[in-house]
Amino acid sequence: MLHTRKNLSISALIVGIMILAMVSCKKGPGSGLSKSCIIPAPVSVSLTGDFFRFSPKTDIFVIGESVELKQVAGYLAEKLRPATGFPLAVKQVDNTVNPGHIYLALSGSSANPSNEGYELVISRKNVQLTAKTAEGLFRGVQTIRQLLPAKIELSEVQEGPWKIPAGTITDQPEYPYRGVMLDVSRHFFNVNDVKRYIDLISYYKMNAMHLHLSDDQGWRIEIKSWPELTIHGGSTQVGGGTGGFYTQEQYSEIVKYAKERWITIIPEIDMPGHTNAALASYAELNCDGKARNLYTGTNVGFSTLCAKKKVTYKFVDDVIRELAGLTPGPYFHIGGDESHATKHEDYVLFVEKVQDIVKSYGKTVIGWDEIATTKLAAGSVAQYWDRANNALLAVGQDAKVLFSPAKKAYLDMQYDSTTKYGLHWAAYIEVDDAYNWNPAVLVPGIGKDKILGVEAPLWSETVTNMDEIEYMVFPRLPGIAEIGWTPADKRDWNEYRERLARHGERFAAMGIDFYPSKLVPWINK
Ligand code: NGO
Repeated sequence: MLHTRKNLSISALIVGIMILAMVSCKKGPGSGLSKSCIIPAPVSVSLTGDFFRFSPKTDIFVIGESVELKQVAGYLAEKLRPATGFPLAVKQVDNTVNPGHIYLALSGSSANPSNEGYELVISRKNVQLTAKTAEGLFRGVQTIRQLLPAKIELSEVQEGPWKIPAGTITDQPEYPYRGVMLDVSRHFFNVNDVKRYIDLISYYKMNAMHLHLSDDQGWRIEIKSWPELTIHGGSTQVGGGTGGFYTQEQYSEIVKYAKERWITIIPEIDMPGHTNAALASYAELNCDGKARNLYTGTNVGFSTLCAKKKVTYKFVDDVIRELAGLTPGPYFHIGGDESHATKHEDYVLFVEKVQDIVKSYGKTVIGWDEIATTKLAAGSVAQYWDRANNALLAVGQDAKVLFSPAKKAYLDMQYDSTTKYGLHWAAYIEVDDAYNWNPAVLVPGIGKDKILGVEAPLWSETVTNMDEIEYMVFPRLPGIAEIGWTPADKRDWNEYRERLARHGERFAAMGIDFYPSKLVPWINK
């Protein structure tokens, strides 16, 4: 009896909390994370219960002269114009703040120490977004977008009112690197697909996109000094389609598009294994001097560059030189995973040499966790996907670790046994599994100070188009983004799922074909 009553009161409490969270998602008053629907959850939110209302007269003012500042303001205006139908002119002012408008300012004295941090003060009178850098403002702009009703994301004019809750948000990321990886080798995705993916991740304040540009099935980036790589090596894909590749101009277009959203592109050339496309394009890269056939299956671990040949390093040097020259970001990813066809001594020789080449072109190495079995160059980063022991070897060499544990962060893993696309060799990953982990405690011995951040890879053996990409990515991606941005002690699955539920409307408005997990109480309007 006592037992039942206790259960009842616990249920009542849970229902109460859920209702409060749902109601307060839409309107204040109050403070605390459950009172806002922002993903990733900001570090601190306090709401006053009041609102700022947009009107046809609302303009976006920038305080200061920086070009980047105007760029961010222009981006915000572009995002808000279609649905509101308001002109939202971008103008410059000195220091005067008038009612009815949005103000963006760079402030060296901003209370926020991080480059990506920002402060958003919203009152009945106006909206003031301040940050130390334009990058911080750009992250804050995503918060403004998410505070507006979901229909703000539609491309046709909608009925208002357009109002956002008043209060103060102070925010900054937990980890400096928060990203995704897209495998464009197993299946090729065109420039527009990549741009759309960039837009989607920027909405969740991610700042890195790693492109897996080469693998056994296809070489996807034009290298002018080795043209057969794309002409022949890029001509097919898994299942035998026509494949494709980015010209250097197209790659630069992606880099520029990403840069305008403060997203770093990290190019990966996977080596010495996963190189069949290159080995098919140039016979001399094989130890036996014989070109391999193109490969359209999905096996791994059968190909290797010839670590003992001189021409191999000429090849690697040319590829890294050309690609590093097109890449303004600090990182170059050398792959290094599953080199089962490479003798270990050759693997060590190869990875150590290639790290030097990357360094000579001014870039920092990232490699899959296996590279930690070699001597890491100062600054090299190991990307933990499979073996905790390798991640520990990296930390033992004073290297940082990027967290992409396959059992939690692989977006190509199926949600459950009924998922149409994807694999499940590592795990089935439901939305709660993708959210419910903390990089700083996942591997004993690797604390936050050793972690560069989190990245969610999407391997494309089984996904062939943007719809399928979106189905695997959403709704798990916002959770990974929150792991990277929000301090662990401010994250809680039961509260998060309520916030995520409200993002269903946003996914729909953005035309995202997402997996409607039963674990999330979706609110579809
Ligand atoms: C592994 C493998 C990839 C596969 C992927 C599929 C890594 C780093 N290497 O992850 O070649 O595509 O699994 O989930």
